[in-house]
Amino acid sequence: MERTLKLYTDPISPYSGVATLALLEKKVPYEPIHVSLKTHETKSAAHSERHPFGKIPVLETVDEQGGKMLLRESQAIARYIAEKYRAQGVSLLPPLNASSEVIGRFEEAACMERNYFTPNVWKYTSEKLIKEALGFGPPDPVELARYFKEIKKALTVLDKTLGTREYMAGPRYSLVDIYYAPWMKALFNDAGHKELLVEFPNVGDWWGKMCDRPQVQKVFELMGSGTIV
Ligand SMILES: N[C@@H](CCC(=O)N[C@@H](CS)C(=O)NCC(=O)O)C(=O)O
Repeated sequence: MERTLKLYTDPISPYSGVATLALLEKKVPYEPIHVSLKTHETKSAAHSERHPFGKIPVLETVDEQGGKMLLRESQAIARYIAEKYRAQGVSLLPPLNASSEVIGRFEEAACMERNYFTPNVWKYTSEKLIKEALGFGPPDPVELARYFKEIKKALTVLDKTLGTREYMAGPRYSLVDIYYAPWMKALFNDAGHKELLVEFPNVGDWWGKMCDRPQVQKVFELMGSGTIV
């Protein structure tokens, strides 16, 4: 039986935002432990013991016998929380008796985020908001245009999908919406691309519903408006 949850996190990190949002939606108490991205604490010896690639977030669970488990990778953490706490908070997964078709569609939506949307937002926001701050020179307009084109391609597909369903993976809010949320914030708010909400109106409607959720508001408040690392 699990007793304590610790989340090694830096609130400005979108990947940590995914894990945090899952914990908040499932009403799971946890202790946040700050691992600073700015001071490269992710690469310290202590953190390398927690994550072999020196990344956050990491979730640490301790059972009643004192046995520890470290779980790495934002989506693995969010999925663990959604599975373990199925009975509390909002449901984030297909029901246990879901058809193969529903599960297939759910995983398809998750893969779309992981493979076509977020990697391009990550590259775009890194180029636009972080590169210069780290001393690697000004943003390269050619690279920015290349990533932005890919982002718009992904949003075109998403807008079509969201014309047929309320949320990313189906009629209900789910884990997949959580995967998208911090990266959409990075694109619309931090990188200043709110015009995309008009250009892609179904994405705009979805974003409106997301921003109405108190848990989403809380995570965005924690993330602040700083740069993303
Ligand atoms: N695939 C990982 C990516 C985690 C990741 O890249 N985290 C960033 C912060 S958003 C990080 O720890 N960067 C620190 C570094 O690379 O030193 C996940 O989903 O958790």
